Parts: sequence; structure tokens; C-alpha cells
Amino acid sequence: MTDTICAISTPSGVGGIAVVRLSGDKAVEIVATVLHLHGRTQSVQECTPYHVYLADFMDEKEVLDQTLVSIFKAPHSYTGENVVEVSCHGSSYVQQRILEVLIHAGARLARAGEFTERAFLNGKLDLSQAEAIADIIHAESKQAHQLAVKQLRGGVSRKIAELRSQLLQFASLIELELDFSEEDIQFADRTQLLALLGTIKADITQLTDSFKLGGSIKQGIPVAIVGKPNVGKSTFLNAVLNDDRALVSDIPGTTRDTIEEKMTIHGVHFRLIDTAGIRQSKDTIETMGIERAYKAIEQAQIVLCIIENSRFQDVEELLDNIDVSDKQLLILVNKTEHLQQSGISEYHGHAVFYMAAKYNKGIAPIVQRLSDYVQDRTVVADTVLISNVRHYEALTRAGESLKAIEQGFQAGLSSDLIAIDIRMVINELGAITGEISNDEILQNIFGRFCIGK
Ligand SMILES: Nc1nc2c(ncn2[C@@H]2O[C@H](COP(=O)(O)OP(=O)(O)OP(=O)(O)O)[C@@H](O)[C@H]2O)c(=O)[nH]1
Ligand SMILES: [Mg+2]
Repeated sequence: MTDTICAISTPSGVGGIAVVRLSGDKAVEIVATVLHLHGRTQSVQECTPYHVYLADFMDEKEVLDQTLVSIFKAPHSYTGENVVEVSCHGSSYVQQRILEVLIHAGARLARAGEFTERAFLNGKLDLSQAEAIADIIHAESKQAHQLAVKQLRGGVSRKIAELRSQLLQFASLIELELDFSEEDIQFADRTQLLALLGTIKADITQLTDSFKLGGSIKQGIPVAIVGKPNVGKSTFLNAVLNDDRALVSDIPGTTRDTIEEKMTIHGVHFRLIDTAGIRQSKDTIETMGIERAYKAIEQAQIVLCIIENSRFQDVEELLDNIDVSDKQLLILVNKTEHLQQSGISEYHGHAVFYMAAKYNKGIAPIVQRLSDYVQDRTVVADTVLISNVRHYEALTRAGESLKAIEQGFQAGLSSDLIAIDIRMVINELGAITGEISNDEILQNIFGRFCIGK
């Protein structure tokens, strides 16, 4: 038998209404002692589940508030236990008092995430789905939200389960050989095994690679705005934000530190980072700023290289100093207000845009291109994107173990050693969905939830 927990599930503070939730064996009995149904003689225990009832919430002999109550019967509830939700008026006093009365009547205050933890422990959702719920609550953009919904609907879980079952099959073949080790029999055809290993490894690599995009959809895609001093980087930032955010002047070296601003374009979250103009400088502070510019480029997924009209050699110079092989580089030619005709549309395979940031010209197609960057990669319906660091780390470890297995095979390592590595991969994958978990992992995950969820 579990104890019955209670918490305010709506945000703290004053609101129109607030929802107090209870979960546990005694949830219905406990509220029955403090609720009087309106216009009915029946008790709360006799209420039909999944219906809403009007009831007075009693504080000893006094009516504390008029509330709406619904009952969810185990196992058909969020937690899988008996759940009662009481909607009360959103005064801080009423909310607090209701909790105190419920605790006095035998409930205990829930820990952060304890409702969802119980849902997990009762098999209502797996661990990656539970994490998706936290992501939905914290989603700041349409894309981040969609990613979380996909994960909640089991996208990640299914993919992991598929890989895991392939590996289990693999492991059982190898382990069978161990049982017959005296006879020196090989049940598993080595070439077939290696081929299977190859596909699993490719799948895992695809998943870990997807974290770059998945993770940044959650945090905002990092976009670095870089170039020589005075080309109009800060003017461009201001134009995109439609705000006078960064200082602009005709003195080269105006921007020293990086300036970061978040913005949402067509439901995608971006982190625009304006940087110090790159040049050789004797000024210590400016040099520190330029180092930060390089760091911003390194961490960016999209690099916007701004040049002044026709100075393509500046792109060349930048490319000599940075590696953009895993990034998208766009070249923005600025100060083209007097240009009658745009020039080339591509330079060494990088798209070229013409603009006059100061006059807000040519900005829209660039912004459109930014949002296309994500849309192109996420629209494919059945691709699974990893967006959770814990999943990413488990997959990375799984990938490393797979590599060891492959090498083991090639080196003719004995089956028992290989079997150990395979089990390790299976366990890593199981940890993602929670088939394998321990208190520490659970505490870590659910401790980050809100109280009342
Ligand atoms: N003619 C013209 N001038 C522009 C345009 N965009 C920016 N400028 C001017 O160029 C100068 C430099 O602009 P900033 O935005 O400060 O340039 P920056 O690249 O941020 O420069 P640093 O921070 O020093 O690296 C300012 O005087 C702007 O008004 C444009 O489209 N046309
Ligand atoms: Mg600037």
C-alpha cells in the first residue's frame, strides 16, 4: 500500500482557480472527510468516477471554499492509483489551507515529480515518456513542443525498444554458444552478426547525431553573426530583432563582448549571437572579444558571415581560420542599397544573400532561410530526434561499447567477453526507457519536475 500524496498542481500565486491533486489508495477516503457534495445525500465515495461534482470544502465546521471535484479510479488515472482533483479558487490562502486540511486528514505533501514518478512505477509511461512530460511543460516554441509530444507518444521509446530487441537476439545467440563452449560450436554466423552489428551501430550513430539538432531545438538553435569589424553585424541583429538591442557605430570594434538574444521564427527557437568584428588587434579587451567570437562560431549550428559589398576575400580569410564542415554557413553581403542587381547566389557552395541591414532591406529571405534550416530536418515524420542529454549520453556509451564489440569480433575475442559488452549496450538502452533504473536516476529525473506534477 502506498501513502496518499497531495500537492497544488497549478503555479504558485494567485489565480482564477487552482487545482489540488491527491493520489494514493486513500485519496477518495481522505477527501470524503472534508467535502460536502452540493444537493446530494451521497458521500464522495459513491460519486461516479470521471464526473465533476460541486462540493463545499470544509475546514472543520466552516466552509473554506466551493470547489469542483473529480475522481479517477485506479488503474485508469494519470498515476495509475486513485486520484482526486479538487479545483478551488486561486487565493493563496485557500490553496494553502486546503493542503493543510488534507495533510491533517492523512495525506502527505508530494515531492517534486512524485505524481509522474508513480505513473512511471505503475507502468503508465516509460522513463523517456515521463521526461517528455517535463519537456512539454517547459517547451518555449512550437518545435520544442512538437518534439516533446513525439517523445511522449513513444517515438523515442519505440526506436530504442527496436534496437534493444535486435541486440537481445544477438546476445542470446552468443550466450547459447557459451553453454556449449566445451564443444566449440558457433551458433551465430559471424558475418551475419557483424552485419547486424553494423546496422545497429549506424542507427545509434544517427540518434546521437540527431541530438545536435534535437537538443538545440529545446534550447534554441545557436546562430553566430560574424565578420570583419564595421560590416554591419550589430545593425543586422537589430534589424532581425526589430529592436535597438546592440550598439551600432561607424567606429570599427564597437562590439566587444558577444551579445545573445533569443527569438522565435515560425515556431522555431533561435539564439542569435552578435560577436566582435574579427581582426588583428593589440587591444587586450578587443582580443578577448574576438576569442569569444571564435567560441561562438564553434558552438553555432548556423554561421552568418557578413561582408561588405564585394569583399568575398573576407569569407576566404574566415574560412582559413574556422571549420564549418558540420555547420551551415550563409554569406550575407551588406550595404548593397545602391546595388542595382544582386551578384552570385553561391560562393564555394555557401548561399549568398544581399541586404542593406541599415535600411531593413533583404532581411526577410534570410530569416526565412533560418527557419527552413530546422523545418527541412524535422518535417520527416518518422525520424526520431534525441533531445534529452541523458538519452544522448546513454546512446554515446552504447555506441562506444558497440565499437568494442566489433573490434572484439575482428580480433577473435572469445564469446564470453563479447557477451559482456553486448549486455552493457542492452543495459544502456534499457536505462533510456527505464527498464533498468535505480533510485539515483529516478531522483535525478523526477526531482527536476514541478511539485504537483
Ligand atoms: N550604408 C550602409 N551602412 C550600413 C548598413 N548597415 C550598417 N551600416 C553602417 O555600418 C556601420 C557599422 O555598423 P555596425 O552594425 O556597428 O557594424 P558591426 O559589424 O557590428 O561592427 P563591430 O561591432 O565594430 O564589429 C554603422 O555606421 C552602420 O550604420 C547598410 O546596410 N548600409
Ligand atoms: Mg557590432
